[in-house]
Amino acid sequence: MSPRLPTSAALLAFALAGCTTMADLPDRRIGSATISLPNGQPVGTAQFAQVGNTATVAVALTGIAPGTHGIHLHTTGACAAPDFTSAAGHLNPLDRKHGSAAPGGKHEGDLPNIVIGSGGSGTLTADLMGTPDQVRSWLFDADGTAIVVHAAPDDYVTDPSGNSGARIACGVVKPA
Ligand SMILES: [Cu+2]
Ligand SMILES: [Zn+2]
Repeated sequence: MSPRLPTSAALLAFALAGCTTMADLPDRRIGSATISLPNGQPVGTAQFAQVGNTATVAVALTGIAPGTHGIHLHTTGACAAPDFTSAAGHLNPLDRKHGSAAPGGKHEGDLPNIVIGSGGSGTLTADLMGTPDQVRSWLFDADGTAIVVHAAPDDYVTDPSGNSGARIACGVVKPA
């Protein structure tokens, strides 16, 4: 019962779903990550792209426990098993507080929760704050960036982590 990874064609179709005009098509890839469990099993991907003057991320996961999971960009591009604490805290180049529902929020790395269905799969797309050039510089700073999936939902308020529990999967973001 090895989880099936989405094919790149499926990911592309997913990334393009909902596009209604050519202007919505990605101009340029920014980067990507393969997201893996502590045992090294890959469970999905994150694709970063520039769409017009917006940077976006599209995540597809397969083989994750059903339910709602917090997911963030973390400030260090290191995914050391088993607990992934090597990824450190949330990506926060503008020195903000955590959570889209908090006053003064949110961190650059705060993403909407990803919902995993009964089959163990789920997808998420989100826009990132800042210009695509800023996002590139923040993602690919000296220590890099990781994307981390958590066991529990992010409450969008609790600083600095969103109270989303253990880190269950992690991927280092690599330049396109
Ligand atoms: Cu996180
Ligand atoms: Zn945060």
